[in-house]
Order: sequence, then C-alpha cells, then structure tokens
Amino acid sequence: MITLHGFGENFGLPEVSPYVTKTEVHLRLAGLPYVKEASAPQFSPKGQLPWLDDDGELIADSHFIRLHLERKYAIDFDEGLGALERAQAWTIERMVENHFGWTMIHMRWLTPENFAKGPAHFFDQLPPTVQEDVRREVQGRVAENVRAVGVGRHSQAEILGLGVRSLAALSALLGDKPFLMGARPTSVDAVAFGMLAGLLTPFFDAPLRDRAMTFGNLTAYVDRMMAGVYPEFAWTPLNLPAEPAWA
Ligand SMILES: N[C@@H](CCC(=O)N[C@@H](CS)C(=O)NCC(=O)O)C(=O)O
Repeated sequence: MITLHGFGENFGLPEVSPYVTKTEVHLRLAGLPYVKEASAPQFSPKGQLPWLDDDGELIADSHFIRLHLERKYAIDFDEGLGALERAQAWTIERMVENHFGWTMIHMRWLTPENFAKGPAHFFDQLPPTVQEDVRREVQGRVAENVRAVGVGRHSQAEILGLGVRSLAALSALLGDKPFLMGARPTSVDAVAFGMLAGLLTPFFDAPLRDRAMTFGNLTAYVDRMMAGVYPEFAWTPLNLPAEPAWA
C-alpha cells in the first residue's frame, strides 16, 4: 500500500504544498491507488514534505518519489518524449522549483497579510504560551532560506519582476498546447500545475497573482489540470467561459 504524507487540503487548494501536489498528481496520472495522511516536515526522513511509504519503503522528496514510482511500477511519465524534450522538461522543472517557487514562497510567507491568513495558522494547535514564538521562528527560517537562494535580497518590485518573467516564460512555452510538452500531461505538468495553482488560488491576494491572472493560457491550464486530476475538488474556474454574445 502506498501512503502519501502531505499537508492536506487548505488555502482553497486540494493540497497546500506544491511539492506534495506534484507527487499526488504523479500518483493520479499513473493511476496508482494511495492513501493520504496529514503529516509534518519533522516526521519526514529528509525533514520536508512530501514523503512516501510504499509497503514499508520510505522515500522522501518529490523527485526521488517520481524515480521510485517509475522504477517500481515500470512507468515513464515522459513516455513519447525525445532526449531534447526531456532536457527541456527538466529545465522547466528546475526553473519552476528552484527559482519561481521562491517568489511564491515569498508571497505566502513574507507578505504580512498572506502570512496571517495562511501559514500562520499552521501553528494554531500549539500551546498559546509558545505559539507566537514558534510562528515567528519558523517564519524567520523561511526568510533566511529565501535570502539564501538570492530572491530575498531584492526589493518587492524586483521579486515581482522575477516572478513575472518566469510566468511569461511558462506562458510562451505552453503556447496553445493543452500541456507543457504537448497533447498529454507529462511529469513537468505535475510540477508546473502544483506551483501555478498554489499561486493562483484566490485565497491569497498578491501583485504576483494579479499578474499571473493576465496569462490566459496559464489560468486555463490550471483549470484544465485541476478538472482532470482533482475532479472531486470544488475549484471555481479562473477562466470563466466567456458569456455568449446573445446572453
Ligand atoms: N525538494 C523537495 C522540496 C519539498 C519542500 O520544500 N517541502 C516544503 C513544503 S512545500 C517543506 O516541507 N518545508 C519544510 C522545511 O523545509 O522545513 C521536494 O521536491 O520534495
């Protein structure tokens, strides 16, 4: 039995974490049955979510979980792609996770209003005497990480500019195709969808989200992925169908 350890539904999303979403999308694209358990990073073998328990074998990190699934279940999420397309998919994945993702984390954790309505509540169950200290300590660690990767050293306007540049790149790469690499979803769609949905959820309000909403092919892509992968989830489409002219 496969158990996926993640955060769970919140923030208007079927899963809070873009990385857990990536793994969950991989499992769903592969049609592998799994159960999901709410966990916390400190219980993971690598101190981060997601991690997987596959019949007693523990695998942490969404990339290594992907490799495990491909090996154990003889799946190729990138089936049909040539060497150049696989290289392009990996390049997109790294841009989304190792750069764009930090602008998203900045939006959630380091914008006071979004932190207050979102991640601050992760600590609500702690005893009131320590709650605020832990909340600020963890937020401080996130700020250090965002600074360590470079993004946190820039002004708000510069961070917005970096995020928009990645959105424009993703939008150009997607073009009018249904999925990033063509007619069917491949591994990189799990990555891009997880991060874009995390940004586009109406739960958070941010200039980066406002800018993302102007990329019509990206909003339609998130709606399409959400409907295909999480049909049970009540997601209000971002791209409401245009009113018929005669309405
Ligand atoms: N490279 C990891 C990144 C996972 C990750 O950043 N998970 C976050 C949640 S979105 C986490 O657990 N953060 C807690 C921490 O770093 O202490 C993966 O692909 O699984």
